[in-house]
Amino acid sequence: MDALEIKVKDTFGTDPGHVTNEQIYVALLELVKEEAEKKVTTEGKKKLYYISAEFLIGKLLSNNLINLGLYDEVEACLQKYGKTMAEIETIEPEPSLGNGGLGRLAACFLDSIATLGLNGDGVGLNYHFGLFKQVFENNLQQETPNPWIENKNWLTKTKRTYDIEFGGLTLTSCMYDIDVVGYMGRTTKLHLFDIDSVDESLVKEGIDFDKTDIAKNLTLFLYPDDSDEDGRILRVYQQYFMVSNAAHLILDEALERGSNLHDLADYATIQINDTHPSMVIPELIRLLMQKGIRMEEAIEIVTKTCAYTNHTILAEALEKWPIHYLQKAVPQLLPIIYELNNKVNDTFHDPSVAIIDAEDRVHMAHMDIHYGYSVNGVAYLHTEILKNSELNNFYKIYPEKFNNKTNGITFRRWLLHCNHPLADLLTELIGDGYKKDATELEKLSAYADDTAVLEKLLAVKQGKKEELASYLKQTQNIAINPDSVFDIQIKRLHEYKRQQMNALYVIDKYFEIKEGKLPKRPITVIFGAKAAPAYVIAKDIIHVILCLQEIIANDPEVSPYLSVVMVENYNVTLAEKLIPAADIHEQISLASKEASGTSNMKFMLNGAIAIGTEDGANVEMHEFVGDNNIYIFGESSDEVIAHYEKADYVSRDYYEKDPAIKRAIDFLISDTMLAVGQKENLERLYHELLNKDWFMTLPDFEDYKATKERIYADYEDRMTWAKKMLINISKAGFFSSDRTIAQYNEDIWHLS
Ligand code: 475
Repeated sequence: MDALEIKVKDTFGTDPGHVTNEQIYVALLELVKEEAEKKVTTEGKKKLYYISAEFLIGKLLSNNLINLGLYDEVEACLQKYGKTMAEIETIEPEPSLGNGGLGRLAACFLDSIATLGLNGDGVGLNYHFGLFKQVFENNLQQETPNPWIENKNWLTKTKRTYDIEFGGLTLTSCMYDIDVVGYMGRTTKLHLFDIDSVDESLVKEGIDFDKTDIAKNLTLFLYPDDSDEDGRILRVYQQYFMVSNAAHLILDEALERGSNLHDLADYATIQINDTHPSMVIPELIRLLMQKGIRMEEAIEIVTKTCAYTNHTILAEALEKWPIHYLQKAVPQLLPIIYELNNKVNDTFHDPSVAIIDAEDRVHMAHMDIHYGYSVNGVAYLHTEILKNSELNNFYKIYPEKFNNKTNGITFRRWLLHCNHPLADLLTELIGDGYKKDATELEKLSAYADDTAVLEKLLAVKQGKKEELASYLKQTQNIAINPDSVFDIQIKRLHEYKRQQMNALYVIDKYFEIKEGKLPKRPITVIFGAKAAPAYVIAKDIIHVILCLQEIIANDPEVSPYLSVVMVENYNVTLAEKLIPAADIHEQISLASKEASGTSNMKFMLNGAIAIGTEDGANVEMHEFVGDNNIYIFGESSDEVIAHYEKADYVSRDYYEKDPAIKRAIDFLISDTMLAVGQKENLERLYHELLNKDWFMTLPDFEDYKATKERIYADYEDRMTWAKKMLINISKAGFFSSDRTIAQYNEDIWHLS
């Protein structure tokens, strides 16, 4: 009997043919948990703690089965009883415990830590509702709660609990674990802290809730809306709760393994994932002092233990907490933060590197840099920008702390799990060594001119396009034409990512088609994006895209040649369907603004071709594949940075100079748009582009348009295109998170 048959027999007293899909899901959940538990090891003196406010893990069942080497057996067993993994997978809710890139990166990192067999765990929060569920009504985004914790789930409640003190309030934590199974490797743990008193009935309209009742709302939501003060203070409570638990756990485990705490740095290393966990620094100092270590030494110990990763240069994402927030939520940290600040000021006499600024705000990143031993950016260009401009004053003080770790993705989820036909083709051609050692993908380049192989590659892509078409039809009642070219932009909605430029292009194409200039092949432009609930302009951009979708779908002159689709509730599960089906992917951020990007890597691995700016990891991709296999356009990061310095950009000049730009922007407030959209939203975006355009969409528009024409034309030479696909896949090995994690370990963590 197969493992699944045994499990179903033990649990339900029958065979898989006589139970519901839900019961099979439950049996598989138990089976995976048992198998994963067998691979937990705690070898090595030193241990890594990857602390992050977000772990965007996505569904786990299939991925865990693959990593345990059980997938094929289970799939074959299900087939015997007329079922498939695809059906069972639909039962699992997606844990959306992250916003986007930063959270998804943390999830890929855990997979690689486990795969490489490193002694490291993740630490975060057990949000009861993940990132909101997006629904569209009247072409507008609405937010609703997104529960994921059901009766049977991946969480295991542990016995570990701590009393966490806030100003005037003590809450008792409990720790839940999720097993993260490595690919043919060990199992690592994701520790998620929670409190028992969370009250889900606090949620009122949409995702609104009482933000002041901390004992009931602390872990209710991922990242509560921070547009008001109560929301921001709640974030401070969440962050402190996360790091205080982490600090207790780290010290307890180090003591258990024989540390005397003076040597903590030999037993623990802490990766601070952006500034959300930064309070771990003063908290650890505080706890060490409670255990009798003098402050000077405690500071020294912590500085040898903590390392910081920066994920963005956008000012609004660099946290600066007003002192009075900390005074209210975590008064016990203030004396320590003051002391850390005084030491900095006494040494450097430079307000630009101070921890506390003139407006009494605590700069979390500054604390990380002074009191950590490593600072890293997430792609070559990003780290250079940190060193040479954003953090230049710090770089001049601590050049030795700065290093680059270009992001990566786990090939298990983003190839083996999401694209079986491609994985099979690769195995047929180059063997399956690439599954463990991604650089072996390079072997594929031997087939760059092999027509038979190129034909097969095109057939795999076509199959995935058809699968996506039927999936979207079934789940969202959206019809797309699998013979059109799929041009996809999926990522959080942000002005710097410039979905608005893609939308302006769609408008331009719409006019061209109206004028009789027809594309050789129909084009399907697909968007997927959530906008932060309080980010007004981002929501306006979604509105425009949804209006365009409606207008074009109902226009018989245009719809045979062009369609626009905004998928609802874009999440990891949808990404797994969209990425393998893409022909072209859009990485069109304003140069210098996208720290790395990681969807670019996933698309590349699945044989899609990028149109992109020289930004983030696109720079490295470009270097690997060469000019012929990626479509680069737009201003360089140096040019962009110079515009900001000189404040010389005037969007209206471009509007007046370029009739295509004028036509596209004017269309936003045309009768056609107003017939399906809201005047307020459309006018606001119109004025924003015309009078501000902070992320410089218009200067890049002409080049973008010309490059799009070139890429669509090149697509028609199918063999040449397939060769581009093959070269992209063959060069994707560098972007495996196994490589990234090996480098973190080599340069920062030094785990055995
Ligand atoms: C970058 N999230 C990508 C990715 O390194 C990069 C910030 C504040 C509060 C909550 N979330 C955030 C981010 O800053 C974020 O996701 N950054 C992204 O990190 C991984 O690939 O370029 O934008």
